[in-house]
Amino acid sequence: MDPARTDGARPQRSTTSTPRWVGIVLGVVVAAVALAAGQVLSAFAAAASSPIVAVGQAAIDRTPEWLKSFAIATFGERDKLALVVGMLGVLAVLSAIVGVLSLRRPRVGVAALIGLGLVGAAAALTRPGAGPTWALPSAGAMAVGLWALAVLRRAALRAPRSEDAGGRPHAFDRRAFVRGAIVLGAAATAGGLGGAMLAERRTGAATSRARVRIPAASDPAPPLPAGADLRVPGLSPFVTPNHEFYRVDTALVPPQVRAETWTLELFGMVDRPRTITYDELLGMDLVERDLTLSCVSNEVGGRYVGNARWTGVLLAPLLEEAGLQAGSDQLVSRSIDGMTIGTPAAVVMDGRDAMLAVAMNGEPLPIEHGFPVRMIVPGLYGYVGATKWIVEIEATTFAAFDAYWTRRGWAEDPGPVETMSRIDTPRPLARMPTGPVVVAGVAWAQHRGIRRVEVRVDDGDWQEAELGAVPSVDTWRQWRWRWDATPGSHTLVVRATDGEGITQPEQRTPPFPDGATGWHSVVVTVE
Ligand SMILES: Nc1nc2c(c(=O)[nH]1)N[C@H]1C(S)=C(S)[C@@H](COP(=O)(O)O)O[C@H]1N2
Ligand SMILES: [Mo]
Repeated sequence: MDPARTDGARPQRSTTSTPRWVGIVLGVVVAAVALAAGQVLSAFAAAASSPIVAVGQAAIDRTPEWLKSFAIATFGERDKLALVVGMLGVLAVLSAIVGVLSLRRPRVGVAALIGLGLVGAAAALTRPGAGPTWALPSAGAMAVGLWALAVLRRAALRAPRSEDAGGRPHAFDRRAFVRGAIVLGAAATAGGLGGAMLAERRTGAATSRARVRIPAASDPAPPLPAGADLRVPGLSPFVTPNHEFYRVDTALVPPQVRAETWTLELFGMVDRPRTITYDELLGMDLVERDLTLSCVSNEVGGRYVGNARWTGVLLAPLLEEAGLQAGSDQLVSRSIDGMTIGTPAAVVMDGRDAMLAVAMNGEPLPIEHGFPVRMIVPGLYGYVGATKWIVEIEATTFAAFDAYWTRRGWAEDPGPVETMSRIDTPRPLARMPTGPVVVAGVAWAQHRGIRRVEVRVDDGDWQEAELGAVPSVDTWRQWRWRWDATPGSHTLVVRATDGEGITQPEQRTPPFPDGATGWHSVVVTVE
């Protein structure tokens, strides 16, 4: 017998008989509907204005460095996916609790939705480049959430029609509630996915990129020397294809910038500040260079390194023309999403091919790699020289300004990249038959070049590897060494010597704060 009906009164609106799962489903579905509405509305404001993206992005910026390093180490390039999944998980639990509570006290649900709206709006409004419309997706999410809460709550608390009430275990209209929850849940899923896609599309960055035609470089890269690619199976290709190029940045969704409206502001300690449009940039002398880019957070043996052919405008002549003042020792570049990167001015001006790149491997920059324009400085880690989605360069001093990563403890001026070498094949823990095996990999010391690579098996002597050809000192270098594998478990170790004759140190140091050092090794089993 249904205790709620023992008094024989009118159909109950009491919640005592509404099972807890109803509250859980209600809470989760209402939250999903609200967030989906936020996604859809963000398509009309800016992709980064959706409550999930804005709050996630704010969380990234406030994450302490140790946690960020942990996330990168644990989730690698999926660190941001992990953040979103984690956020959604926490939200699901909170909304389930709120849902259960709001069955009896609707004010709890209303307060939670207002809170979501306020936090989302505050996060969106404080993003770099945000305008007042950036608050709309969160406000809309709140409004739609309140509506969904009212609809589902009504269904959850409605008594079934009297004729079938007696035979049912619960004094609420299960069918109406489940139907409502499914419809709203499906709408939320469609809206969430569609909204995210629409938001990216509406900005027009992809269309803009498809329309871009990069003129031929007036200073093209020479054809790759024969033998740059040793073509060993399992060895990283000399040129990293764009879709395989590592990606490291703090952007939850890659900033969507159109070339047509892009400008670069060059200002600060320069005699002639100027604004450069994309067309003006393409009209300047374009150079084409093979350059290897690596990340300071790359671990020994890690994959945060790639080599591409970049087309762009050299920075040194541009800065000279603008009248860079002698007192300026730091160039602070800013991206559209507020990232700041500080580069030693002396390095940019010393004659190397530091550039504003517009193309990567013959294509306009991919959106994830900085479309329409990014910086590249050969010989420097990405965090001090490779600003993506760049919109400003300010000539200033190290004393006057701390860039994003510097504020988080990474070295303000880490100096040149560390010399590194990596064994690509055989893979760690590989098993192989006795006999000849090709051991191969890549080594890099950008702007100094690689002079020698040596391999050692267990405690044997160092053996010199054969080196691939290179177009310049600014790229990585492939190497291979033929090993006559003997049965047993073996450790293969590699070390490189740079163009200045300095051999990579054995001692392992972690990436923080100025780049990892140490020899890479793999253990294999020969049968
Ligand atoms: N706007 C912006 N530019 C950025 C970053 C970023 O987070 N935001 N990360 C930097 C870092 S740490 C590296 S290693 C390189 C990586 O460039 P890639 O993603 O094209 O490989 O971009 C640099 N430029
Ligand atoms: Mo990096």
